[in-house]
Amino acid sequence: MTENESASGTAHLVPSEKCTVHIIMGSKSDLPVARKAIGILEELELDYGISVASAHRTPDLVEDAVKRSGASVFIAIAGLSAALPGVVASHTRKPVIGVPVSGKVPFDSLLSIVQMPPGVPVGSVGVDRGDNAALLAARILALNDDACLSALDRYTIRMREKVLASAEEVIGDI
Ligand code: C2R
Repeated sequence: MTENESASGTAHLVPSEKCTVHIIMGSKSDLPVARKAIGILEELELDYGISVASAHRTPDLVEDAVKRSGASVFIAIAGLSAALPGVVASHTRKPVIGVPVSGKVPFDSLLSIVQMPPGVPVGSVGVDRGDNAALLAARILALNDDACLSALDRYTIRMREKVLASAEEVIGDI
């Protein structure tokens, strides 16, 4: 991936010392789920970095990506036996949000992420919910960032407007 300056949020090469939110994917195949997170981060104008690194396949790269990162929050996306979010959490004291990726066996990655042993917490959003991971990261950042809080307020207003518009469409269809 090349460095990419987008119109709103900014993607950085990995490992990134500049990003606010660091997305780590276990594989390139997780990109569709990562894109959901990226879409929200760009909408909220939050800087983010992206790594592809696997706790199973490239444990050294995971450690390096986490330790060199300047991010305040990590989003770790993985399917199957998803050790990645827990391993990320073992290398940092920052909050880690795990995103389980769906596969052929229901709930394998979800349980891998939720069932962390005591002492190493990982938050989990729903299966494939990269969007909610980004929104949760933004809520964490908004505790100390008024611009992020305002962006979340605007997001919530847009969401409300979409619901109201859909209600009007339903009424029009009846
Ligand atoms: P491939 O498509 O590369 O075979 O990967 C990835 O997140 C992906 O969903 C299949 C799935 O394996 C997952 N994977 C993990 C880890 N590394 C890769 N769960 C890990 O370290 O936890």
